Amino acid sequence: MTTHRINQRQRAGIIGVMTSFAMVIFVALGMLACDAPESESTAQAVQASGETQEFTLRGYMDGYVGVGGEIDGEKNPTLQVNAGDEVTLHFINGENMPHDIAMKGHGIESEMLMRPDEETTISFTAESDDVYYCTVPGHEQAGMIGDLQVQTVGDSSGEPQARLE
Ligand SMILES: [Cu+2]
Repeated sequence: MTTHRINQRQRAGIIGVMTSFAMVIFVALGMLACDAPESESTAQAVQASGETQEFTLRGYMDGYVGVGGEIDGEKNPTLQVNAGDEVTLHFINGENMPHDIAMKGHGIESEMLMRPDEETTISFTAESDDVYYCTVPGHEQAGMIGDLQVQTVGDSSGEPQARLE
């Protein structure tokens, strides 16, 4: 009788391959992002909407977890806002490890939190789609990354989009 159980050594090998693969994807995406022409939304100033959108995220090595509201309990929740909204991200460290939160495209970075339950906040005006992530080397790859979806109101290139509530 044959067994399909994977032993520890094989498992480690598979995880190693998957990790390498994930790293290649991240590098490739990074290169694409650098090559991409500047999008319209970043090239032109975004009108402030006067709205404020607040989110709270608790950070762990394997990802951020939403706290409160629609994202409560969700891992690496997609944060949805409208272009021009003032976005405030409250970040809480979930464990005894250094973590922070930064916006890749908007170029905003929080202070580094070292201890559990320490809190910090970043604020910025939403311009275009972005990702939030932890700047500690390896943490983004370990899972500390999520999307910021920025809806452009009355996008001139297509159908007017409904404003998110
Ligand atoms: Cu981290």
